[in-house]
Amino acid sequence: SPVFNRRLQQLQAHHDQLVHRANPREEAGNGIFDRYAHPVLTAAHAPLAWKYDLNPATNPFLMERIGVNATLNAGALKWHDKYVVVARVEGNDRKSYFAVAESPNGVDNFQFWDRPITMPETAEPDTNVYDMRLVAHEDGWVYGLFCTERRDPAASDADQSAALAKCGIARTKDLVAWERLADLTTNSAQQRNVVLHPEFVDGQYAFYTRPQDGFIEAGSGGGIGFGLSPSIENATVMQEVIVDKKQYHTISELKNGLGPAPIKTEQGWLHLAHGVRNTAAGLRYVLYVFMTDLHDLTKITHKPAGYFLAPEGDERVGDVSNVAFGNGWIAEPDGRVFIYYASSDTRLHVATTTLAQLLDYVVNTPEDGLRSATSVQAINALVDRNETFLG
Ligand code: M1P
Repeated sequence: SPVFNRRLQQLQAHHDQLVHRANPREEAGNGIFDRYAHPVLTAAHAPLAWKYDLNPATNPFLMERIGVNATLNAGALKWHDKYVVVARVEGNDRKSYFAVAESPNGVDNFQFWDRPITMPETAEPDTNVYDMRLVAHEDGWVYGLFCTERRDPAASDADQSAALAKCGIARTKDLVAWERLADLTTNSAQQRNVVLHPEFVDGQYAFYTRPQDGFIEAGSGGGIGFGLSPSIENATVMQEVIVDKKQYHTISELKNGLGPAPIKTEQGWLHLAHGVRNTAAGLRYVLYVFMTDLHDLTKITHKPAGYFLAPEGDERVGDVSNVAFGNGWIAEPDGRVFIYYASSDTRLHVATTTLAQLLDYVVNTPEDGLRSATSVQAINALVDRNETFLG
């Protein structure tokens, strides 16, 4: 029909233009990282074949049959010379699933592979899966650790929102076929933001965890934890040491969680995480960076005050406004670092920097003195040093 043909042409042209759009770097950043003009992945990047019945006989109006609502919180990996993200794609039905998108340069031309990932389930089916951390482990597998959410079996019929969050674990050699392993067992009732350390520690698999009491509230637990498991097939972390706890009147007052697996540097392990505080306008999620000791992975050696990246401009508004969330980054052998972060649970962005800049940032940014007076002291110390240069 003419309607079908006209719409198909328009849809294809629009999609084509979107996925091939150049993404210029924004000028005058903060010297720590650069932002880019456009998100790298939006709901509109989803292939038309995922959404439309393209048969004119069964879909004469060329109506959308299956909607895509958002693309967010992606794991990332350099894969055969391509920059690859495994995005959390959320449908109009609120269910999330994983899908691989690749780019030749890491900042634009991201295109989804033909189909989303078919993630096998365990004997206890997942209601929702999201926020994959991709890790190329030294055992030779690529692991995807993600949140698996199921209805709380103890919830009454009247309560249709109580959920149990656990860490799902899957591994792959090609990012297409995934082997699902048992969910991580820990002492905590709820786990989100679990990350696999890329190396063995004392011959064991090492996990960063985020124990919490409730689905939303960290409660008496919380903080970024660390623990070991002798096996990955039936991973069990019996003891979690808190590496970075939530703290009063900081960006992580309510809770925090690790982003991607850390990057190994000569000075220590570099971490990207998110911190959450409560406000009259709801929760505010920002990203922060810290470094742990090369040998004692539970010891923080450097932690700049405050946030590294907060949602800005259009990033501040979306399905869950005032959120920056990052669970994927790629460190290149030449020192460039690509940080993939989502804004307001709606779309995915990239920020670029270098290892040298991140190290300078993490080592030389003042730590949080935890009081207004210490913040002023830090400024005064800087102004004192600057007087020599202001002439
Ligand atoms: O809505 C903001 C984020 O909330 C959760 O993060 P956390 O477990 O730290 O509270 C997750 O659902 C995450 O996907 C989401 O972006």
